[in-house]
Amino acid sequence: MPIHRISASSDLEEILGILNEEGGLILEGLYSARLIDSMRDAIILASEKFKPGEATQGLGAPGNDFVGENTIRFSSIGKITSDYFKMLDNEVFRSIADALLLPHCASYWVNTAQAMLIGPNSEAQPLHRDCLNWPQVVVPSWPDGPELTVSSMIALEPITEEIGATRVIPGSHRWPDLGQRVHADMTVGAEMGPGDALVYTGKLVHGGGANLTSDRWRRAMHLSYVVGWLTPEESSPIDYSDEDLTGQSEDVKRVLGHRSYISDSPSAGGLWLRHAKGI
Ligand SMILES: O=C(O)CCC(=O)C(=O)O
Ligand SMILES: [Fe+2]
Repeated sequence: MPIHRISASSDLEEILGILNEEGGLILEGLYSARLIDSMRDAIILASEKFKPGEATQGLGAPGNDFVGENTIRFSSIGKITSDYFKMLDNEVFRSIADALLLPHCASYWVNTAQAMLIGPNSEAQPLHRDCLNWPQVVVPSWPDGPELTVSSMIALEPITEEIGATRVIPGSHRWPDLGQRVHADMTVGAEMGPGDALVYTGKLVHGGGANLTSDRWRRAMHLSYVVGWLTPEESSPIDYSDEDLTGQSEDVKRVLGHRSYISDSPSAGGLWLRHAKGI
């Protein structure tokens, strides 16, 4: 089954219907050419400071196997370009995150935003589900448990299967058996143009594709949100100071952890208090 692709300006109900049935879809033109051009330039420039294979997702050698020997990855993207904050304001992706996550939390935040650059002659990443970052919630409640995270893989340049388009198994978000065997033959590649994004639930099986070329990089970035009662992969509240976020919307400040978790229960106290500063 090929992956569905529709315009990012399609009706939200249509987008959510496909996401619900298949677990992921490509939204064409989710981000403007201007924003993508500027993000791509900033990411390429910053990537010169990172060695391929250096990113281990904080896991040491096992993380290296997951990420790949010739892959460059880095997060804290707002430190290299303030255009990152505009990305967080994307109405369509935020509406999707609202629809998927808000039934299970009172507010959500950035899980991670990462440059994911797959170098020449790279093997495919192991297939996985992003929600298994939080197995204590997922394992006992599969497949009916709450949506914890929603992700997007954003093309910064044209992405073909040959250079490592993300592979997905449509429908795998609903498999009754969490341990069902996965194999590369079951996957389809998410080919995209710059500014398109593969949007998928954390329950969908997927993984970075093999880069079969000897001289080209697959340049994409990942942006995901996670329910506000779980710890994200990336430490946004530490990365960005109050000064860094001056002038940003309340909403951007919230998804970067500069606001308390909104409690929707009258009996709950404020969570993550932050009162006296600078005394
Ligand atoms: O690089 C890709 O296409 C996918 C990466 C990914 O799924 C991950 O690291 O969780
Ligand atoms: Fe993933």
